Amino acid sequence: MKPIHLFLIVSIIFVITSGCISEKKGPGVYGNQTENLSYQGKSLTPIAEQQTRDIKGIQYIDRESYRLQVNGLVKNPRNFTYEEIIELPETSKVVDLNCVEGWRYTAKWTGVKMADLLNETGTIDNATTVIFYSADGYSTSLDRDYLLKNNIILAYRLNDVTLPQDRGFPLQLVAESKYGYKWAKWIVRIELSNLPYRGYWEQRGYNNTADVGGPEFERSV
Ligand SMILES: Nc1nc2c(c(=O)[nH]1)N[C@H]1C(S)=C(S)[C@@H](COP(=O)(O)O)O[C@H]1N2
Ligand SMILES: [Mo]
Repeated sequence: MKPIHLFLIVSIIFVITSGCISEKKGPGVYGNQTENLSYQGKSLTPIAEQQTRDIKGIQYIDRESYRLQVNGLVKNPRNFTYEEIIELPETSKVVDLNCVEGWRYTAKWTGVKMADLLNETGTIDNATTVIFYSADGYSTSLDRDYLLKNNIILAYRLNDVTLPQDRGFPLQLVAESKYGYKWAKWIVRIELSNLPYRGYWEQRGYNNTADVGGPEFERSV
């Protein structure tokens, strides 16, 4: 074999194998933050491998002018700045997101407990439903009891990096054990109500209870 042929074969093998190696994704870098891929002994899906879903594409929310409105059946309606939210006590947990399309991933979520946020405004006793409204016109709701009893958090970090803009910045609800359509992203307003509420997908027939493993649809809406 001529040296030039050997050189070509070695080059081709190198190109093929280096392609394979770069396919294996390590922790992603987001600005000056690097994601973590394990927490409390559990392995996390890298952000680059997590699937996503949205009705209208990415929403770009400005951190400085952002306000989270909390109103409805609360004692003191408030507009929180981003800084005010991240200064509240912080909680982290590993939770799976399950979309009704059949995909899922595991991530570390960090944010403020809904209980701590609602402590800031106080709630009126007959408030049973909490409605989440998003910048893209999306909405969904959950029972107040579910949110408080399960220590449900509003997340501002994902795998230890600031929730990326294309993933719901500044806030995504981590609706543990509920289907993905309850996990509102780009949240701009939270309203407390004493009436049942059907959000974007729920109005289109998806189950308003949305327990993972339970029925995805309701017979009559
Ligand atoms: N604002 C907003 N939030 C949303 C949606 C949306 O379209 N808009 N889609 C929901 C659905 S159906 C799923 S499965 C999850 C996906 O979350 P992810 O993109 O962070 O994986 O977001 C939920 N939250
Ligand atoms: Mo979904």
